[in-house]
Amino acid sequence: MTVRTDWSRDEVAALFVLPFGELMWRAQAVHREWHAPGEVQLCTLLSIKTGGCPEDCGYCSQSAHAETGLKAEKLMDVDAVLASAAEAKAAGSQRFCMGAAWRNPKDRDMDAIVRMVEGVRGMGMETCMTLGMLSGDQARRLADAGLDYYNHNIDTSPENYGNVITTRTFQDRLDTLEQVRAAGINVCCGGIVGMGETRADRVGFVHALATLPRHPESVPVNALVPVKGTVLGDMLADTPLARIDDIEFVRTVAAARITMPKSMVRLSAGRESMSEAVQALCFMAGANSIFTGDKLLTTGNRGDSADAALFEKLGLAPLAGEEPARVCEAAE
Ligand code: SAM
Ligand code: DTB
Ligand code: SF4
Repeated sequence: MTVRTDWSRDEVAALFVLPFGELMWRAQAVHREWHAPGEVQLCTLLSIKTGGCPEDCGYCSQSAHAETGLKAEKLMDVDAVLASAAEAKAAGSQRFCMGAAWRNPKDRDMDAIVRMVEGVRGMGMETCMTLGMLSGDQARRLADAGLDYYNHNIDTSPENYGNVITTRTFQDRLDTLEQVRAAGINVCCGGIVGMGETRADRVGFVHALATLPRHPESVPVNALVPVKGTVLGDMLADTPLARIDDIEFVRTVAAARITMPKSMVRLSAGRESMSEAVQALCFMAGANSIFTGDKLLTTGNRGDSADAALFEKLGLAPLAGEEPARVCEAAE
């Protein structure tokens, strides 16, 4: 089977309406062709610069436009970041993802950022950063420091983007993704399901990712974590029926797996309030990466002991060795 970047919207929409058993069967077939079944990548997040963000993303606890009571903090010290990475490594994590609540990094922050990347890499972990928009120069500096992945989400369909965020455009996102690619850094790009979007938006979201010139190496699929004081968190509190249907969430994961066969599909935010059965369905639908630990950036996560118990129950194991996506690439 080949990797296609010419999916039509109709083709993606047709996946979403397959009988559920058929969709899961197809997702499993693709998954087993490209990845070791039962192996899940473990990633850990750290917020290296929390709160006070000028952007107005309607889901985000860290936006200065939201009233979440979150205290804005300065960029963390390099040593404190490295201590946290060492803890994550000791807990078995394979990738350390550092996130900053910035529209874009300032050039004066770049020296510290570079030392963080070099330090975490020196420990033998994969590095990922998510710092907002990047200039070409900044992307090249990160690449020179040895950054493995840059996370920059498109979040939703192009049509729905303006309903969620008004301080930047969908095209701004694509521009940064291009700079990241041009610098030779692997791309981590996905979005959020459950923001009150329509099925057509979920189709458009998967379609936009699957028709990028090259598929992101990692595709995080987040379920909205409703945070009080954010536009979308409050919307969900007022209209609980707007919460994403579990099966529809699994269908989105399966559509991502089928259309982007080589990518690591990460079952990202939202697992804390997801039943084990739904998570199991997501793994069957082709998700093969999670965030570990008891904290994401500002909100809670399931924690390592709950995840260890789930892995035991499902017969899952941490990803061994190099990521299959890269192994396949080398074998091409
Ligand atoms: N400021 C940077 C940016 O937006 O590019 C990086 C950090 S931002 C918090 C990273 C991603 O986390 C967002 O693009 C969004 O997809 C996800 N995210 C943020 N808040 C979330 C929430 N409440 N629920 C689910 N996902 C969320
Ligand atoms: C992604 O897609 N999900 C992660 C990571 N990329 C940076 C962030 C999830 C954040 C969830 C809300 C919070 O903890 O603030
Ligand atoms: Fe800022 Fe990123 Fe949150 Fe948007 S998602 S408000 S850019 S931290």
